[in-house]
Amino acid sequence: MPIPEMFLPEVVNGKPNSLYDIYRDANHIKQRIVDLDYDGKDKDITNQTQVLCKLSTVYRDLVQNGADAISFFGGEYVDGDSPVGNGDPSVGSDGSVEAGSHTVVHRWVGDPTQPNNEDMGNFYSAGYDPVFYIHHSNVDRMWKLWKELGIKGHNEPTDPDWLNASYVFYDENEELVRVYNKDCVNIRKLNYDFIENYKEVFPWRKSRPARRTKKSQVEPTAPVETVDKIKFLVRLNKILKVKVKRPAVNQSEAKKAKANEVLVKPNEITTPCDPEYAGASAQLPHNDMKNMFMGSSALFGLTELLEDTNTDGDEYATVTLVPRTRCDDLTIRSSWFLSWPKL
Ligand SMILES: [Cu+2]
Repeated sequence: MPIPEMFLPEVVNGKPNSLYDIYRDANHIKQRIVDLDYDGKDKDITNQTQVLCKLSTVYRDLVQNGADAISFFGGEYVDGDSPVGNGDPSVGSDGSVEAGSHTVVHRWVGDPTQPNNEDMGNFYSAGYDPVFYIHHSNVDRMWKLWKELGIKGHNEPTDPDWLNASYVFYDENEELVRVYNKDCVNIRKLNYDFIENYKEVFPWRKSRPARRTKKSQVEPTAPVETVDKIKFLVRLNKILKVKVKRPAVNQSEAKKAKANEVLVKPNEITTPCDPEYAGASAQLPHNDMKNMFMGSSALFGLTELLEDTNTDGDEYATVTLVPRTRCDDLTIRSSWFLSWPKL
């Protein structure tokens, strides 16, 4: 997915290009291939690896981490909730696409030489860049693709509170217009569509990371604490590794014993191409990053991850939290972040 050519030239036919924006990362605009795992540093990998990891990221956002409406759309915000700054578990998480590939593109396009990563890298300024509108059209398209994958659980919310939630925007005449969720669910009602054959298999559909074989795994070198030994709040200024007890799994002893022989790769940072990689969660700052408090939670689908790492049936899962870009003051509030879902 490169940035379309039409957004790049400053001048077209002797006139300023209305799709051009000066506040973009100049290096990335030159490269053009988006890194959906961007963490503030450019990777020294081939374009081919970049594309493979990107396809796995899209697969993860739409399938592995988007198994149901809450995982895909995120927590239910109701009237009075702040979209940022609460960190309250009852508010829930950001959705898989929002916290994953969507936010990464904002940060990858934004200009790191600007004080707040303007334009795309900050909530207040993202809409100044015309790229914002194709980026968000693609997010809408991912919603449509998600619905039409034909996977059980891929149903959009039907809660009347959600359907009747509304937002106020300015139209082209600078008049305020109220828009309801219920009017946006079916994009044909908005008089546009995405032309593609949904029955076809998209390349990312086949990009589930390859299952580990016993040979490709190594044992941990140091003991890892269980989550109950950790004192919260925890400042995540370095890699945090904890063991989380899993609910009892109904498996034969023979299968359990076999599963326990196999351990995930603990000594290296995984990439989206690896089956151990559960996903990433990121947020965009809303204005001046220095004075901003933001909170959220993250949900990751583990069914396929456990299968692909041969760890389904283990008593404990080892969870590794890796702080990435601009995480100088990142705190994990409590162990619910590391809790196993109730089955
Ligand atoms: Cu956005």
